[in-house]
Amino acid sequence: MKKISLSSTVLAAALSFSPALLHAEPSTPAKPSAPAIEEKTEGEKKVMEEKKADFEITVTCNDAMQFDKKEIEVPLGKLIKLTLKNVGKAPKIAMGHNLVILNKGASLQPWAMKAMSARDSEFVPSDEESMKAVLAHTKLLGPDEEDAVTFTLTEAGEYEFLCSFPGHFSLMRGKLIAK
Ligand SMILES: [Cu+2]
Repeated sequence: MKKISLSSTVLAAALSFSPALLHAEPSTPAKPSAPAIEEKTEGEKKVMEEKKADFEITVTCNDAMQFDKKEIEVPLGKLIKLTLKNVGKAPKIAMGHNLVILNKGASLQPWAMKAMSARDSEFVPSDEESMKAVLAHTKLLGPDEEDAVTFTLTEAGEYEFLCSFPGHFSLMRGKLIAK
């Protein structure tokens, strides 16, 4: 009897991980699983921030669609913690802000154009090509919110950053300069 109940458990487990089953189930959209993954990585990030950041920067953003820093020199190869603070008062739906750092050599304008339609993922497009261009990003912030990211720049040079909320990137962009 034990043998039978064990193998049916194994079978049930195997079925629940079957990609075919996932595809056949339209009531399993990508959405519910995405926040779970995000939460986990954010938790991991927070541990790293507290223990290890070698260099910390705070950037503010506001209702006038401005970052307070446009060029930021950062140390090459060190763990950097960047905090974005939204000091504005306008509601997130009308004036949300994030800070997305693109990999060196990524093309800002086409990435930002694609991001405009990625409302479901808070304007950070989740397709593979777009994700490859992203080095790090904060979450989308409403008034008086803040979020931090940690990362390391391993190549000297300029890394562009932007706010990917629709219509913001022409004003809200800048560069990290790794030296
Ligand atoms: Cu913005």
